[in-house]
Amino acid sequence: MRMPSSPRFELYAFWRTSATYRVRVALAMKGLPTHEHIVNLDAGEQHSPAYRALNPLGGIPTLVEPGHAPITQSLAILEFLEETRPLPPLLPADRHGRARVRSLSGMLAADTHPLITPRVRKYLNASHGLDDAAWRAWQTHWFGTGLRAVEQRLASEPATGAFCHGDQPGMADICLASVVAVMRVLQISVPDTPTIDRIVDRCNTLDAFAQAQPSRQAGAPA
Ligand SMILES: N[C@@H](CCC(=O)N[C@@H](CS)C(=O)NCC(=O)O)C(=O)O
Repeated sequence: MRMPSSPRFELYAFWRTSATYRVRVALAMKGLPTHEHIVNLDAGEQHSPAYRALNPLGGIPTLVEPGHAPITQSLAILEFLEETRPLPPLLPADRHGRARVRSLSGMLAADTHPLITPRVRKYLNASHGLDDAAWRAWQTHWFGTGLRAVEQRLASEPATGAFCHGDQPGMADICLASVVAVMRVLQISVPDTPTIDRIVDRCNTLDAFAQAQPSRQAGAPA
């Protein structure tokens, strides 16, 4: 099979975003050269017509492979990278294993992270008068709900190993570390999640994860 070569990807990104972190780690694990364009969430640049033309929902990131249509949604991007550049794998070889990893990934990237995004805050503030304290309580609640459920699974399911699934890092680890990374930016912690803590600490010993840390990105506060 002829594999595609690796042109330089263009990644529309912002330093602290959890979804961008996921894509940064996957690109680094697969050794793919990338150029980042900053979309400043604090300045509302995700709402600009130019960015909305790439990503109509105004979510970051968007990945562009030269000559192809933009790809939005971090999980779709990870799946695309996995299909086109299979090594090292982000998904296990067996179907049941892949279903488990996708399920854990969805719990984090689809059912936890989106609830704490700026657009949700903006709506709750404008429509329901949610103040800063209530927003923090909201974020803490939804991070806790997601992470406690993931902890329960990781701690009890035999497929958990040094990482979320076995002893190689993959998609579920990327999603887990991405949620924990943004929680650290927000200074929110969920107690009593020892399996998550162990796995994320292990992820952070790997270059691809360490280099994707929000604090190491262009535009991050000193
Ligand atoms: N499901 C999307 C989420 C994208 C998303 O919401 N990203 C956040 C930053 S992590 C964002 O750009 N939010 C902008 C906003 O809420 O206005 C993905 O995984 O790519």
